[in-house]
Amino acid sequence: MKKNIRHMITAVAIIAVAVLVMINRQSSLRQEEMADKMQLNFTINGENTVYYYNDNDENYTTFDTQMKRKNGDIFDKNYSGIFMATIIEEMGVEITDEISVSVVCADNYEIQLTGGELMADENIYLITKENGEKLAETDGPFMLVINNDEFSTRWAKNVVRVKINEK
Ligand SMILES: Nc1nc2c(c(=O)[nH]1)N[C@H]1C(S)=C(S)[C@@H](COP(=O)(O)O)O[C@H]1N2
Ligand SMILES: [Mo]
Repeated sequence: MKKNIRHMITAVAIIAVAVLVMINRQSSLRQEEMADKMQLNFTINGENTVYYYNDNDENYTTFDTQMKRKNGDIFDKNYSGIFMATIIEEMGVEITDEISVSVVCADNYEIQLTGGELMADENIYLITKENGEKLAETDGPFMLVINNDEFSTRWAKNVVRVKINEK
């Protein structure tokens, strides 16, 4: 009888530990998920908001492209990111010919995008990975890629803010 009770206590203790381990694991997975969601600042019609960029988003996609320098150098690239128009629409902005969009980098480099460019198929992406790896510190965490640009001068590295005016 005493032996049975001891066995029961042991069983209960094992189950309790297993449950605690599972709860702990769930909570650290959630924390990792949050840390993976990188923040990008937006200013929409003068109001500051934050976009939570998520590499696990269903719109996150991988594509091949070419980076072209004015001196004739061409580099084959493999990038992963989200179509920029999709991000802007997720921020509640309708993309029209009227909107003005400017993309600001950590070094204050700034480029403009038109509504037409943003809507062009497979043109403009905000990427976070090259060859499946996190971008180099000079390029990321976020880099803007404009596939239709003749040269890659507007490929904005280390994007920190997107400013939109709907007019
Ligand atoms: N943040 C940031 N992005 C930038 C620039 C810059 O000065 N700052 N220069 C642009 C220009 S003019 C070119 S040619 C390419 C330079 O790419 P490279 O450094 O690989 O040559 O990045 C573009 N993106
Ligand atoms: Mo350049």
